[in-house]
Amino acid sequence: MEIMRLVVTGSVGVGKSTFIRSVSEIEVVDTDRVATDEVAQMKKKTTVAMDFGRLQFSPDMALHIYGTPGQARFDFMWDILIHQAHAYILLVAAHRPSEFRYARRTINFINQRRQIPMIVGLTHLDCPGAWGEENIAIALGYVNAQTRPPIVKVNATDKASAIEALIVLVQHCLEQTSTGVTIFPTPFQPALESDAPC
Ligand SMILES: Nc1nc2c(ncn2[C@@H]2O[C@H](COP(=O)(O)OP(=O)(O)O)[C@@H](O)[C@H]2O)c(=O)[nH]1
Ligand SMILES: [Mg+2]
Repeated sequence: MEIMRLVVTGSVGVGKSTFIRSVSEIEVVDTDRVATDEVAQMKKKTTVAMDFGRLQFSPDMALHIYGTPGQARFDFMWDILIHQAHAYILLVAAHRPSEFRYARRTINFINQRRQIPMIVGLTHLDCPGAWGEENIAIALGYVNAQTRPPIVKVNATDKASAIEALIVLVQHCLEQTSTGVTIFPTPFQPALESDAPC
């Protein structure tokens, strides 16, 4: 069995935990706790270490999906996750333009550590004040449509929508690998299961 490890990242409230819960076929191991810090103003619970879910993608490939915590003081967890990941999806809440800069910083943060395939998932497009895809792409610094990563619309609360986004991510990952982008999976899972090719 091959394993592809995927990371779901983005700021607090973009829908990471919800996304993983929507796609996972196992009970999600999440670490949501009552928020006691600045996040408490936004929502009652927050992810303090990471979420983990699993999805059997094909008979010979399983996806292990990890969500990063949104708070800066848990940045070290990102580092751990990114060094083990084959690819990631950055979720961006389309109705919160004030966070686009944070999203951009996230891309740079990861990019400086490893160049792994990534896509952008736009959530909360159904919410009032949501920006359109093109404007968000430009705000994220992707001025040239030819060179930007895939940008998908996703409603994290909707299983079909979240799975669709995962399919784009996996396909993008496989394509990037076959065109020569090198990624460096490191041993992480039990010996019975080997790493995916990408
Ligand atoms: N309307 C709407 N709500 C969403 C969407 N995606 C996630 N949510 C909601 O956003 C809230 C925050 O999601 P959560 O998964 O806790 O965010 P996290 O902090 O990134 O883990 C939850 O109430 C979700 O149900 C979306 O596309 N549209
Ligand atoms: Mg969460």
